[in-house]
Amino acid sequence: GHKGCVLWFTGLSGSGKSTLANLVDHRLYSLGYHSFVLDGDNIRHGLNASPAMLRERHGEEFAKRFGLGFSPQDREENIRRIGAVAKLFCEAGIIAITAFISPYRIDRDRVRATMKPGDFIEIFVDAPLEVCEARDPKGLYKKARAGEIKGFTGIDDPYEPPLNPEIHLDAARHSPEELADIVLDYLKTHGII
Ligand code: GGZ
Repeated sequence: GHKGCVLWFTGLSGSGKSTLANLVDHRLYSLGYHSFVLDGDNIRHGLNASPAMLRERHGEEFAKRFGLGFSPQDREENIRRIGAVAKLFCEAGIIAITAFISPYRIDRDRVRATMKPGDFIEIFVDAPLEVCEARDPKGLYKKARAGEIKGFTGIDDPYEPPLNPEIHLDAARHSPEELADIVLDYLKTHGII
């Protein structure tokens, strides 16, 4: 078997985190490694479901206590829970791959601090706001500009880029395939795979 670790992708909505995370996941699988992707699809529909989702299933009181949206406090708790889950995967010997905006530096650093040195690999998927906004795959930037979504990262909520990420990817100039190669090379040269 191999050692577990956490590949923590961070970047704006539309930077390509999820695409890249899934590509890296598939590459690792092809090489015989055991990895698992945590992203909005499996986390924000389950462990970190929104108040609206929980209200339907369990009522108002429950939704208020445990539902997570996009306020600074809710993002903080979102990242805390994801960090705790990713750490468990790591301890189980699995390569956990997380793909969340995780916009606040302090929240990412708090996750890092829970882990053994070398186990937390922060990967900055760096694409300028203009590029992400032009892509706008779900039309959310358009809605945020129109004031239909409040507190959208990059528009009226901050994104704090990593100061010292293990990997800094230029996601505007390279294809997802090229970026996946860079991540895999890092894992090889650092003895993780
Ligand atoms: C940012 C939002 C917001 C707000 C909904 N701000 O492109 P997407 O749709 O699929 O990615 C975004 C996703 C962000 O969830 P995360 O769990 O990654 O965020 S965080 O780490 O900050 O907790 C976007 C959608 O949810 N979305 N409202 N206000 N993104």
